[in-house]
Amino acid sequence: MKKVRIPNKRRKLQIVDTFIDSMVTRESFLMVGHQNPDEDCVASMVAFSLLMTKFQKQQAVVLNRENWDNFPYLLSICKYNSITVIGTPEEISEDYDTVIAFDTPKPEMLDFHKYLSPLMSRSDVIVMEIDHHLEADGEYIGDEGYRLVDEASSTCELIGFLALRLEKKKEVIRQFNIGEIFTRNFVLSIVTGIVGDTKMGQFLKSRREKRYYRYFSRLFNRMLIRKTDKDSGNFSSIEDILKELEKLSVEEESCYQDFLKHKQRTGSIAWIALDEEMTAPILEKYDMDIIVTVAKYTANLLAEESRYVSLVAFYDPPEKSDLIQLRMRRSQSYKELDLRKVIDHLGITNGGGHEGAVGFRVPRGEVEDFPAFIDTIINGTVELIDLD
Ligand SMILES: [Mn+2]
Repeated sequence: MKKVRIPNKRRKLQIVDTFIDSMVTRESFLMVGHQNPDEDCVASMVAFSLLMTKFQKQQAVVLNRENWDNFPYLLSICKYNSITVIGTPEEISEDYDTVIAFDTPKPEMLDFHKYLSPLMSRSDVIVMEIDHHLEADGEYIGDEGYRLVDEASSTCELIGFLALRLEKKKEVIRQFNIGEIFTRNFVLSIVTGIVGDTKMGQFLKSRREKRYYRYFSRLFNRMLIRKTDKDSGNFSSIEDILKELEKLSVEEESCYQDFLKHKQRTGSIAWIALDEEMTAPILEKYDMDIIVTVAKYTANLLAEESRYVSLVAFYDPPEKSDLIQLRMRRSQSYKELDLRKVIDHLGITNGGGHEGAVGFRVPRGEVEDFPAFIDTIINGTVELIDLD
């Protein structure tokens, strides 16, 4: 069937709502783009994956290894956000209930489409699609009702539209404890796609396209005015955006190294607990969304390294909140302990997650002695691990 515009705004919102419903209810997502992908294609998969990380579902992005060298910074975003990237057809497993095609005019243009077709044609698998190619020989890839295919500057613009809608769903935001949606990683990805496909906005057609372009480029510009780089302001070429992406990956790596300086090990737990004094220089140097991303990433790596459980803790900046943020993560190879039990056991009510990863927070006023508080958590967890 030939691809056409979505007839009206009401229908478009319905489709977006169906997408958000699927993000809430489905379990495992495989993201796929077209062969020889361009910026918009890869950036749209990365941007959507960043939204998916808020739902703590299983997910992976398919990107032929031959093309990895062309997208180092977008791949670096995947790395720090623990988004799996699949580079060869052999790595595509059957353990997905949802496939999402991005920026691809027709089915046979999908990367590894021959390998994907058994999965995509399974009756228990939903195929969704986000695309802006309405050319004559295009053909829908997604199942009916799951086609966010419309006129737009780029596939990334459509994901920006979806993210704005998601931000308004207070119920969902609460249920999944979703924090900032428009992080620097996310906005950079969206702008990369829009700018990549429209050559810095030169090829924007409708008033709507121009509006979205302005909206996201302003959001982007506002984000450039930040701690590490007070004098940056505007971007005027794709190179500027790539420079930003590069800076971001450098900052993430450096923030990660700063965390690692405080690594400790007690029995089966690898942990990093930054007291107020240790947190201060990190808060000085990095933006909050980098710190949050890196804290998660570090917790994941430490969990695998310990082969049991990790803990990462730091203080929120006083101007943001009076909380201490903690995150625990279980290694993939250790399934016995449900981490939700650990926070129950500690009597913590402000927190949650799933059995393999929990986040929780405690008001700083309730913690008189931080090292003793961390000891209690560590020793309690070690005991629970030893019991199993
Ligand atoms: Mn495109």
